Amino acid sequence: MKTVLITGATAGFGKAIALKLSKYNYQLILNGRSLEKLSPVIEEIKVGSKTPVYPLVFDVRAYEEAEKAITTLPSAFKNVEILINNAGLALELDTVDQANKDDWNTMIDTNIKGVLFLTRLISPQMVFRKSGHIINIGSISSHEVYKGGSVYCATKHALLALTKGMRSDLLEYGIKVTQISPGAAETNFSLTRFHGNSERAEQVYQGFTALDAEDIAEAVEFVLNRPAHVNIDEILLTPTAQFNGVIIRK
Ligand code: NDP
Ligand code: 8X3
Repeated sequence: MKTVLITGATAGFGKAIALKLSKYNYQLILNGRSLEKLSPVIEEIKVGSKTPVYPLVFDVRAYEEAEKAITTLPSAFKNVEILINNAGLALELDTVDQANKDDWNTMIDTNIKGVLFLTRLISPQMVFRKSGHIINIGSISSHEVYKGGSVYCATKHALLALTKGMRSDLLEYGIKVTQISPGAAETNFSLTRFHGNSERAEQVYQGFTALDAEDIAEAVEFVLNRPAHVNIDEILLTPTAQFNGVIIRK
């Protein structure tokens, strides 16, 4: 039974990936910023499976906090074979002349530095064992840029560079590295982007069928279940109605 650490598992893709993997032969370390938000996810997993689950509370932006949490893992969960860097967010759709620099800092710290921190903390044990798999949740925004999305898109462009860098750095140890890059998917993503304004968030997904978190969980499960000699470098998946970062058929 392989051990998987999923960041940002309280909602959206992270939660769906956890539920999906609980149906297979994995044990799960689920990260969230609060136990209160993680507990219902763990309860849901327990209803449908006997998968061992361990909650790990930390903010991916806080290196020392993450390091401390990881050192407290019980021995049965210490060997993390699969790291899923999923926690991330976009904030607002402001143009560069007007955006709030705190929003920029939060996106950069979470989407870039959070991934780096977790990878730095977990990859040495993969290197030691000469095996492992890191999956980064990127975005169509790793390839496209849209108005008001410059910094979010920059973080996801940076993530694609990091994914390729990790693949190159870890190649000699037989460690797999994959990026899953979804287009528009209906989760809490837009609610977070618009600081809890549900009306603005709902508008994003009106008039077309967006991806859902289950679509991304299926992609993760596919990637993980390839034979040892196959690495999926990237999966870019979009709603059928979405051509790129800007054009969506409604
Ligand atoms: P959700 O908002 O539904 O979930 C985001 C998750 O990330 C939550 O569990 C949230 O926790 C967690 N998170 C955010 N910041 C931190 C942090 N500092 N430390 C720990 N956890 C954190 O969004 P999605 O599931 O849609 O997003 C998941 C990933 O997918 C993100 O990287 C996003 O950029 C990417 N993505 C999303 C797309 C979409 O259209 N939905 C498309 C392409 C990529 P909390 O509950 O504490 O906020
Ligand atoms: C999230 C999807 O539409 O902001 O990465 O590019 S989008």
